[in-house]
Amino acid sequence: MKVLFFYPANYLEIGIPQSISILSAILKKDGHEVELFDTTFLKPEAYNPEHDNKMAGPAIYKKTPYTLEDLVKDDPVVNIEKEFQKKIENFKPDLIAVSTMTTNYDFALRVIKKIKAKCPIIFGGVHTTLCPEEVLSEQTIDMICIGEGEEALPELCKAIESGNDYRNIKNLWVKSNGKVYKNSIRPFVDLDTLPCPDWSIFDSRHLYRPFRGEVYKGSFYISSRGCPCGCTYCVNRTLRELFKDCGRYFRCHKPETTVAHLTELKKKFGATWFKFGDDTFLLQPLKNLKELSTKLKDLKILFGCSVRPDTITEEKVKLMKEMGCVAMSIGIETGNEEIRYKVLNRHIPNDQMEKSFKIINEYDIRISTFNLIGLPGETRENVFETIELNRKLKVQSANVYILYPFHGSQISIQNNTNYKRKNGKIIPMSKASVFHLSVMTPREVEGLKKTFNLYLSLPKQLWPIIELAEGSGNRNKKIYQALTEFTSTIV
Ligand code: B12
Ligand code: SF4
Repeated sequence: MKVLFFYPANYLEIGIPQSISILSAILKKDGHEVELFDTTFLKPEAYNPEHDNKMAGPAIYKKTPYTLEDLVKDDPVVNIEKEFQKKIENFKPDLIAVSTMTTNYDFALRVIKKIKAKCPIIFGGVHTTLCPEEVLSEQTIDMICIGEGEEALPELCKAIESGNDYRNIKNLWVKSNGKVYKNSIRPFVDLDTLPCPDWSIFDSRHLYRPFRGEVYKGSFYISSRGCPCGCTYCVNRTLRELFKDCGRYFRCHKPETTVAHLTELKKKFGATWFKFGDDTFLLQPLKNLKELSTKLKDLKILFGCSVRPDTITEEKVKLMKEMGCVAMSIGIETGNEEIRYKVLNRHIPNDQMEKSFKIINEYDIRISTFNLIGLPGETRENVFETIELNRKLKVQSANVYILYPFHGSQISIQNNTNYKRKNGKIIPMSKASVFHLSVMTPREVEGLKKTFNLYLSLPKQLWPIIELAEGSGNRNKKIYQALTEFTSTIV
């Protein structure tokens, strides 16, 4: 049968998601025809690059003469719903399968509501898993997948194709004749039985990886699932609880599975740059890393990954360097230890961060940090503690986010936040300051987010001028622009 995946990505947010690419590989193995409608490179009518904050992206991509805009410079502006409708009419799918996070769920829903399709529509992904009732309450959505789809989706396709009843498939909730069939959740899939992700259904521009002035080919690869830690702003704790009867929550591929997949992706797509999307890569046992290191050396790839500072040891970093690691993203989150421990439940002292950064720097691995502002109870002084810690650690690339209390996260429960507006729309990431959890005003939080990297890279004598750039008036904007241009000449 024919399955049409819908990937409602933000414009130019490149990277191939492991979810759709694995599900596609599985369905093709079963003999189904698979196509994709992906919005990443569709220039939307309402797009205004000046208002686009996602282009700030991970800072390690900044210093290249190329921009993501170059990838679409000759493309026309399109109406996304009309494009989707054309795709449906040409392909004539038997099932439309949609994958979303919370951040792109409203966009997906808006598009899905406007198209006309004769086949059923299924939603899956982390947002559906966290908010199943809400998602299935949408009239246009016929069924949802809670948790992993690797076994549920092929079972569903097999049943639809052979005209069998599909209301009792585990992990699925299905609407039928005014009733909702809520099936139980099956045990976790064995990660080592999964096929190599199918990148072939994605636009090859997803493989564009600017890094340190060069352009490599590659994308995301994920070699483990889950995380045993309990940071209050992360949805992992809720997911762990939800899947407590499904097996061990944190699981890794065997090294040979990862190596076989990366080898295949290099051979088929010329990929030599990977971003491991694992929640925290160095949680893998040392034995795994040793094996990976031996096997990956010969493959000659470069990669980046996310790590927790308390998983860093010299032995591990040495192995990482040997296997091709060139960049690590590390969550500092806040410079204030008390907030880090009590509000974020991250028990990692500053001196441990310093030791970890020193080791990584010694191996010449590029570091970018993740920082959160707008935390419950946080003051302006606390934000400056975060800036100071980044400065002390000699960080060149800091990614800064205003805390967004995702539904299901501890921080959302403790602060009784609602991720939806009164009109039912999800509050976008770019408006996270409206949650107003810190003691600063939303405007001050936004100003500090905007200027965080200026405070980080410019001499302290200039800080009073940077403060003027925090505001949103015309004069403030001009100062901001001048400082940003100045920074790019000295950093
Ligand atoms: C890699 C990654 C990214 C990458 C790529 C995302 C992508 N498109 O693949 C990038 C860097 C772009 C990214 C960005 C962000 N991310 Co992110 N990311 C991840 C990460 C680490 C892995 C995702 C993944 O591929 N997992 C592996 C796949 C196989 O699992 P999966 O996606 O859940 O899919 C399975 C099932 O859900 C199901 N399924 C999924 N879709 C469908 C569809 C159908 C039809 C069916 C049947 C089944 C099904 O089957 C799949 C296979 O079992 C997750 C954490 C995690 N472990 O999931 C966070 C995570 C998804 N990200 C998160 C967040 C918060 C963000 C950001 C907001 C971060 C930020 N501050 O900017 C941005 C938002 C970007 C945006 N679009 O707006 C949160 C999402 C919270 C939420 N409620 O949505 C997560 C869960 C991290 C966390 N622990 O809190 N992210
Ligand atoms: S270490 Fe990272 S992935 Fe794990 S719970 Fe904390 S924020 Fe989530």
